[in-house]
Amino acid sequence: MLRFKTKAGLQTYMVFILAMLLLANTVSAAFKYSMENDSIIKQKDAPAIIPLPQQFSRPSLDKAETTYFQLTAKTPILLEGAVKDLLTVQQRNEMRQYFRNRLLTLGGQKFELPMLEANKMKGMDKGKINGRNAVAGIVFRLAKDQLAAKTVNHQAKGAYTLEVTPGQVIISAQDKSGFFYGLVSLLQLGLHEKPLAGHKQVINIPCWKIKDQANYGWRGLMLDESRHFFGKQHVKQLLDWMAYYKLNYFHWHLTDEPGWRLEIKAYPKLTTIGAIGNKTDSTAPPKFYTQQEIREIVRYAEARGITVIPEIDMPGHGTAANRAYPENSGGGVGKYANFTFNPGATNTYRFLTNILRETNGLFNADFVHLGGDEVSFGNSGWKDLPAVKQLMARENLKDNKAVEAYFLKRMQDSALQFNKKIMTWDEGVAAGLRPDKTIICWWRQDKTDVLASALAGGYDIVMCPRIPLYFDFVQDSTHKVGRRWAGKYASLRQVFEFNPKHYTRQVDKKGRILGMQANLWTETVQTEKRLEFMLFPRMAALAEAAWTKPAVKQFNQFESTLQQELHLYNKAGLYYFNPFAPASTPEPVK
Ligand code: TNX
Repeated sequence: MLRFKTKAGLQTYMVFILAMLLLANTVSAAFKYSMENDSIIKQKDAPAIIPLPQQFSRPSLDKAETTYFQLTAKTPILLEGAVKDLLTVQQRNEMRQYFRNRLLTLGGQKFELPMLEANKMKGMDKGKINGRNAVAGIVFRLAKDQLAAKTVNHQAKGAYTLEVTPGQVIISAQDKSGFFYGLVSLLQLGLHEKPLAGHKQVINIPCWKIKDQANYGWRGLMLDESRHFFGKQHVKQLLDWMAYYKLNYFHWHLTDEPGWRLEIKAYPKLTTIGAIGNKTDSTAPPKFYTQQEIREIVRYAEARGITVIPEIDMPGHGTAANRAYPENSGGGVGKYANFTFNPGATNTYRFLTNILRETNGLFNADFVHLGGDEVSFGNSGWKDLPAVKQLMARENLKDNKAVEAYFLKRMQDSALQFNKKIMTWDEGVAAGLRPDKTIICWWRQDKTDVLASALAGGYDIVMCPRIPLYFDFVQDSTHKVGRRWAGKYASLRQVFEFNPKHYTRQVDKKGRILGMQANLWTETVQTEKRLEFMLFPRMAALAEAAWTKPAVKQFNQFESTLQQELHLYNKAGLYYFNPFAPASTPEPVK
């Protein structure tokens, strides 16, 4: 037992013990903090929004205030003066409808959300904002200053600020997509919050101050509906999710070997014959989109800030069209029989130009995708076709590559007649197409020389290298059905971390990378279930890669928002891959 001669001695001892305890506590807390900080930005330190906004902070709040804005069934969206000149009535309604439908599907909440012009808001509920009374609503305000940093390729579109305070929400933007994206961010903040027990009619939206704009202007997704057809409802559902992740280009691969999926009035056999069958069943009943349906889908996409780009693949991957109109076939061998169009026949150009004319009338994008990929799979017979022989002699074309280039240039001229620029796969780089009228999709990740020559040639480029942006590749080491490349596949994390600069640091001096796109080829995707499994949650990771600057995003933070996202996938009835518990979501084989 310790004995102290004086009271002061005892006191000194006690102070010493206390100090030691405090020190130990601090050290352990500091250790714990550094452990956490190394690996995790805690959820409360970043807004639960995918893709993560570029800048965010907590607004400085009066201590007495709560840290939420309460969205109720009656919360109005208020349009300030200049906004009502910027947004047409139709555009306003489309935004509001999207917001409401998502709240209903994902939050189970049926909210009215009236949209009012700000001068008609007398008599509404008031909340406190900066000490003043203000209407408790979502205010749309025209941004006075240039919101977005000026950048090379239309990145500036869609910039917004979002300020959520207990009394009011303010979304400032300068264009339609900025208001839409502000609303989408608000939606996610609300949906990712745990619902208040017993408060069905209230959604708590945490307070944040956000300033945001896309890092890349092209944030795309491609769906192949030739190999397997999924139909209008599914495409609409996909567009809903694309908008939710601020993706803005839907590239629609509508023609290929197994089936032609686009009604062309001038050539009815393209669908009565060409639409029969799919990759796994060559006798399956015809499946295709009528022109009416195409228009409906293009409108649906437009209302969600998404541009639809159709792809009519040529001069390879033309098998389905050649089944319907064999007179245009340029042959092919073995399993690639009738894979190509005949590049020597005038009729081929007439046929394909007429198809482009009708296609042009259905889509409102500035571009049409002409494919141009993998022609060598089926062009070995070209040299034996009399028409091709004549063409080669007449135009002084020395080999199949030169014939292919001639073909693509001539079809580019056709597209230009309708005021459309073209996109092609990266094989188009070798064809000498007009750089000011062509966008190249770089897909062969093993051919970095092709990317370099595309950049040197002055082409704008959409990055979609197979690894990691081909979503027909498997996403987990245990998955068996999808593709791999030399054992490599496309994991969630790789998609998230994809950064075009890794490929282009040396060569992209002019900012010609428009952005990126994931491509879902469907040879191995027969069912909606597998389609969803291949897309979710990689689509969320794609959004982060395309929207958020690499210096801002953090995989751990993304994962933590994704945990909440999976609940929403459940509510939407999606079959997704759960990266946190792979065994709980087995890979569908079909
Ligand atoms: C290559 S990507 C193709 C497609 C296939 C895909 C499968 C491209 C331009 N051509 O026809 O579906 O690989 O991953």
